[in-house]
Amino acid sequence: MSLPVTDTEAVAARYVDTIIIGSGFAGLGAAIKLSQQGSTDFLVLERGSDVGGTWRDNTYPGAACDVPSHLYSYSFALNPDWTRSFSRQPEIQKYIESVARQYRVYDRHVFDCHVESARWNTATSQWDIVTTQGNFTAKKVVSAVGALCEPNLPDIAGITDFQGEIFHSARWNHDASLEGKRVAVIGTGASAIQIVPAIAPTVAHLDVYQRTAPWVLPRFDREYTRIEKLAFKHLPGYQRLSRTGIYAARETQVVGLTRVPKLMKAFEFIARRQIAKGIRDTELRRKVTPNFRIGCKRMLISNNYYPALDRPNVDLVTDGIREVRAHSIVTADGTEREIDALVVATGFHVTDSPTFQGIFGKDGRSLAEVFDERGQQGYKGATVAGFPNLFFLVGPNTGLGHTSMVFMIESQLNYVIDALNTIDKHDLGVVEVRREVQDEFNADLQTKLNKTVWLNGGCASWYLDKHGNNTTLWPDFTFEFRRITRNFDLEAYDALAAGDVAR
Ligand code: N01
Repeated sequence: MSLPVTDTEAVAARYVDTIIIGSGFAGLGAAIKLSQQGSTDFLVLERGSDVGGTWRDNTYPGAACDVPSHLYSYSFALNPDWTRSFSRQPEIQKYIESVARQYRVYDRHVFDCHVESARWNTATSQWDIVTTQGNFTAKKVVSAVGALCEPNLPDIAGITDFQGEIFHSARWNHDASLEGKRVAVIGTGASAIQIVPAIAPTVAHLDVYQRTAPWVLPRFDREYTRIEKLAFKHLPGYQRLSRTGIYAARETQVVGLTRVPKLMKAFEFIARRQIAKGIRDTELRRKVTPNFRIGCKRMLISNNYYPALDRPNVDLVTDGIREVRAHSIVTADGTEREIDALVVATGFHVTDSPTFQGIFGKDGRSLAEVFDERGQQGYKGATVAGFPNLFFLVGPNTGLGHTSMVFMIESQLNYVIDALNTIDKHDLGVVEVRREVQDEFNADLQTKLNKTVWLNGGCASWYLDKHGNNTTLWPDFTFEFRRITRNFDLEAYDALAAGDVAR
């Protein structure tokens, strides 16, 4: 089926069998899988102007992946052309675009299409979707919006009155030059520790506002040699072998993270040596030494973060921020530091994503209301009771702290694509995960999570929801997740035949 997706009028109020929302690694992967099996009745609605999701949006200086390149690619579209062991953002974005071209799914996309709401219509047993590019109805919806897509702007007194340049790390303003300026960065997470070394040499002065010191491990990043590149390209199996090696090495961390947190002490030892090596000043060393068990928050990797903090034009500020004024930041001890620009590297709305507010299930309640009451609970990260024919990629408890999300996404793709096919094969109108199955699945997850460093490591993190539960991470080996998502288990669902569904 050829859809005139460039014609806004024509796509309005259109019925499509399957709507995919979002075109990062997950949504794009779903589009490719559907396309490969010959499905034609689907569309991807993407709020941005290109594929790539978080890799399209995070263009801040220094943006790069903290997972090795060869593991950070689809298994069905290996990239022998990676230039370094840890790819930088432009190269990853280029890869994602090239895969979309190679699998010819660009014309399945409606770009600049913001989904305002998706509402289950009990009268028609379909999803009614309102977007900035008109309305759609769909039998099945795949939500692939990702967990790290909605910037979290800190609620700091006076911040809206700031008169200089201000932007979030995921919305970098490339028109605003920071060269020679007095700049502040709020936050010391994965984004900030890449931004700080990238901008420190060119700004006049940099204040880094740290609320919690992160653990930072060495980053084994280097350019691939010519020989290695030739081997990746021409030696059969070499790239897959290297991928498997990286995968296996990373997977061993699961034991420390989820079963015996004490084992993570070895990583703490390495991280402390990084501090000693990168920072000369004793007081600064003390300030950057974390007070929680490594792995409790995401482990960061960098070789140049500590040396950047040690520069004469950089100050690490650990007093809490009291307020932001028109041209300065005032800390709790009353010190006022003048700045020209403010970068807020304060992370994302994960367990309270605004995207949950626009999805309404069969009892009329939004996903936000349901998650608010019970926590972000789902079944195998793919479905949520009360939301029929809605499938998630990167749903509840599918995140990782140690290895490649692309591996998890491909497991979820197995399950969700099989679900869509099962609906068609059995001519079903509605499938909805049974509440008791979901409850049992979550009880088991939380039992496993109770033993993990994420709950026992002595930190607060974005992994935990407001109930104190970890509803973002998978608490086991990723091959175990792959096993349970190999096939769609229809027996876990209430299903209605298409003929029994009102239209
Ligand atoms: O965000 P974060 P991020 N006042 O939430 C601080 C992925 N990622 O964008 O620790 C003052 O981790 C907050 O302090 P605290 C990766 O999964 C991957 O850096 O809460 N400070 C913290 O220091 C990562 O985990 C790559 O006390 C405030 C920081 O802001 C995720 O994205 C690269 C504050 C937020 O850190 C998010 O990383 C980059 C406030 N009001 C990101 N509010 C790869 O390489 C927050 N903070 C693949």
